[in-house]
Formats: sequence, C-alpha cells, structure tokens
Amino acid sequence: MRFDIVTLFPAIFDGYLSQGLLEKAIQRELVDVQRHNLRDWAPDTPHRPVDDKPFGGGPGMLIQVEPTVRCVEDVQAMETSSPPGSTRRIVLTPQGKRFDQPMAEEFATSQRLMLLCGRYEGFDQRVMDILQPEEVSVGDFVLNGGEVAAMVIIDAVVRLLPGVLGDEQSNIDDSFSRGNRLLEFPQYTRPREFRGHKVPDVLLGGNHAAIAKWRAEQSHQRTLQRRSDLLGDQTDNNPSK
Ligand code: JDQ
Repeated sequence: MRFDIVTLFPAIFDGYLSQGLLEKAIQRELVDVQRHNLRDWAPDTPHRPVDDKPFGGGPGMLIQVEPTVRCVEDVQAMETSSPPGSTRRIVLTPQGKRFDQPMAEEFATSQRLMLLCGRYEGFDQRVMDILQPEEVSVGDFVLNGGEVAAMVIIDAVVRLLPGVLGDEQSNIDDSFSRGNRLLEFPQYTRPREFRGHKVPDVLLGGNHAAIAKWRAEQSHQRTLQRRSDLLGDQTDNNPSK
C-alpha cells in the first residue's frame, strides 16, 4: 500500500517512519510512504508563500488553493501504475467524519491513500470543492496541523495490512476490531506480586473456562463504566458522529 503525505513539515514524520512496525513494513516493501512538501509548489519568489489572510477578516492564515491543487494533481500523476480512481484523498480536519476502526478497515483495502495535512487555520474551502477529498477527524480536539492526525491514520491502517504484524492473529481480538465493541480486559505478566499488588488468582489457576468467563466479565464491566456509548447508551462519552 502506498501513502502520499502532502505537508509543509515533512520532517515531523522522520522519527515515526524510522522506528518499529512501520520501519519494518517499509523495509519489507509492504508499505511505501512518500512525503511531498507543499512549499515546493509555492510561487518561486523569495519567501515561497503558500498562505494568506481569510477574506472577510478573522484571525490566522489559510493555505491557498492554487499550490495545493497543483501539488495534489502532480502527486497523483507520480505513480501511474495505480489508476487515479484507486487513490483515496483524505484531508485531516476537525470538521471531518470521525475516524474509527471500520474506517481504518476500509482504508486498508485501498491501493493508495493521499493524506493532506493543513496548517494555520486549514485550507481554502475551494481545495475541498475542487479535489473533493474525504474529510476526516481523528477526534474532537484541535491539533496544530494535520500531521499528527495523518500519523494516526497511517498507524491504524498499516497494522491491518496482511503480513505487517508478526503474529497474523494479534489484531483479530483487539477492542473495536470487526464485531468487537468491548474494551479489553486487564492483562498481567510476571512477577506474580509487586508492592503488594497481586495478579488475580483465576489467571494463575489454569482453568481456561474460568479465565475466559472472568475476562468477559472484566471487559463488560469496564465498557459499562468507561464507555457505555459502546453498549448503545448514547447519554455518555461524546459519541460525536
Ligand atoms: C489542521 C486549526 C483552527 C484548525 C490546521 C490544519 N481531529 C483533528 N483535530 N485537529 C485537526 C484534526 C486538524 C487537522 C488539520 C488543523 C487541525 N489545524 C489547526 C486551527 C481551526 C481549525
């Protein structure tokens, strides 16, 4: 799968792309991540501007439509092996549809994702009108730009790709994976006791039916206490979708 990231700050991704699971997936050519500096599409004048003040007044600056549309069109044309229709264009914005596990699963079936990361107060509306990207939010809080949100998307999608996780099974039972809308039960490893905090006896007894029952109860209890919206209770936990 190929990711194209359009950003004014490509270096933000350096550490993320060079560590752990993603580094391995890139080395094994399961994933290709290309960054594109929007500044390269700015006018060839000393300051290479890509932003300007909003018409009608108001605080802050907006990213201009012209460099953005030209950039996206050029980036689209960079990999002709994938037809334009097979690329999903995503713009990260607090105004978008809330990102969730089903959306990650759908993105993971795509050959190519283009992620548009804004800065300042975001993009001129005509970027959305012309390119018609999917507008996606990673949560109801305001980031300083789309880059961290893009990393969230890449992180959630990459671990769903065949061959990326060492243990092919290890994401199947995760909270929120298809069909599972419960929080995970608590887990423990050695030692059996630390500062008086003991591992629950049931986990040490080897009774697998009793362990499964305890874990199911813990999952349900936790979900009820922390995220009752997942159980269909819409009165709690900002289910803003
Ligand atoms: C941008 C900003 C004032 C946006 C600029 C580009 N889920 C989510 N939270 N925040 C973002 C996404 C996000 C994404 C892209 C962004 C925030 N900002 C900052 C400032 C109004 C709108």
